[in-house]
Amino acid sequence: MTRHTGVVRTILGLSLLLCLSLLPAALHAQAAQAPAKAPADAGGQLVPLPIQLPKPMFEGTPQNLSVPNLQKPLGRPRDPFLAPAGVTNVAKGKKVTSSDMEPVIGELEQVTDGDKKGADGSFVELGPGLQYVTIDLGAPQEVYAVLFWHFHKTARVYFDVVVQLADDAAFKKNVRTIFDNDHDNTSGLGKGTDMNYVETAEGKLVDAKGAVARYARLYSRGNNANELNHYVEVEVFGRPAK
Ligand SMILES: [Ca+2]
Ligand SMILES: [Ca+2]
Repeated sequence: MTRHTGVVRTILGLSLLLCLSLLPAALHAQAAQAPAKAPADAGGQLVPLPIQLPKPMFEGTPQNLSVPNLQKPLGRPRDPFLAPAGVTNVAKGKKVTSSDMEPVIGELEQVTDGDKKGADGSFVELGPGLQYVTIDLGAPQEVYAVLFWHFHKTARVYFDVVVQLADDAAFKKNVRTIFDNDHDNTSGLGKGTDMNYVETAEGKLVDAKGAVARYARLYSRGNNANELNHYVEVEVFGRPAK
């Protein structure tokens, strides 16, 4: 054995020793990192709602509408809304009833038919004054958000918008109001603190915070252009209640 190979062997031996001594530390570090991910998996991962927006029918949001208590447009797309993975639109194709069972234009089925285009033929027109639509979700659902489009062909503001969830079709049992911009209680459903807003292709998204309900009801009382009430689509994002 030359002196040179001896040195190489010593270096190799030391390197091996170093690797072996570092291995437990590396394994330990990995083990310490692993539990950090576990609670998120155990508690259910939050993901953006699978929202599919229709094509906008006008650019931007007009700022010159003379409507009081009007929310300032965000000027950018809405932030993703997070909900448990697996939450879907449980209102799609579900039965719709209304305070106006014979719409002026269109059919009530259009409220949940999945067509969100804003053009003529894609919205239902209900009579003047206070009107509502009720959606039967078929079974109790854990509701995370209600997303709705009254009209988005032109910029409009619908008045006295109230969104409620309930256990029964008559809205007597366990009624919860999750949105209310009827600030002077014209409709008698309670004074609301939410603001008026301009309808766009993004629709209006209301947080329902996982409330369990079988029925969703949306009220309005005409709009800034006329006394009539319209719906392009209503989506209820949820999952079957346990
Ligand atoms: Ca529709
Ligand atoms: Ca009012």
